Amino acid sequence: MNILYFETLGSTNTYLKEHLELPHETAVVADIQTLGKGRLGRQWAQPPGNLAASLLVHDPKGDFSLYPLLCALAGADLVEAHTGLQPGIKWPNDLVLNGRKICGILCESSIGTRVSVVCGIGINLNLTAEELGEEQLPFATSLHLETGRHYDARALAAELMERLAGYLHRYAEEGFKPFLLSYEQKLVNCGKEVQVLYEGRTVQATCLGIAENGHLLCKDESGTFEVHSGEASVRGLYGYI
Ligand code: BT5
Repeated sequence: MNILYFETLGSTNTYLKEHLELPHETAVVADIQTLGKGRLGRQWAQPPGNLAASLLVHDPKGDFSLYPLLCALAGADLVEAHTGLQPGIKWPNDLVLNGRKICGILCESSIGTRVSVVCGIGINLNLTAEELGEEQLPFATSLHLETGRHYDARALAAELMERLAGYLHRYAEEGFKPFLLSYEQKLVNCGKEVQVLYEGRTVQATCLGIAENGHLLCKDESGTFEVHSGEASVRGLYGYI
């Protein structure tokens, strides 16, 4: 794997989207992002000492709408390997520790002469309580805050990119099935009341789990249904009452 390191970038995702000529499985890591992106035009705060990394995938095999789920698993497994803590996954792709967000994921595709996907992952490593306050992120935490330790962002980013590439290879060969159990065990939505976007409407439902195709299985008074994109707000998490 080819990894490019930068001290400062606008966004590791944007860099790769502007350099789609780079080879398959090029990773980009930035110590600081000045224009870190969240989903749906939201922002991602990336002060120094945190992890921001993106992986470029050309000609993805299988349904790449499941890539965010694989990024979430790679992130959760990395955190567990280094801290012993087990982050939960808020479907489809937030990682949470003690009910606070520790990691965000943004996968973007580009469809031109060929299909390319940029998988971006941000993990709060060394963020302090003061920095969280300054960034106005009351629902966030960092590995430093949870463990009191300091983390080497570049080393962890490289390991994360290797881990993600490995998961994507396995997914290309075997589909999502080998990941299903591990994903569902981490799913904080399970059994909870959630608010989801379904057929253009926001509905309240109970989350039953995850289907083999990565969709969220939900149930309301009209029966069970699958949600395949969007977000699931979990009651009691991040201030959803
Ligand atoms: C995300 O969006 O969580 C996706 C974040 C992806 C960041 C990575 S870093 C590497 C790559 N390069 C990029 O430019 N992006 C990717 P979303 O689910 O829309 O959540 C965004 C919301 O999370 C914001 O509106 C804030 O409320 C919150 N947020 C922002 N920065 C945060 C942080 N550092 N920690 C926790 N929450 C944060």
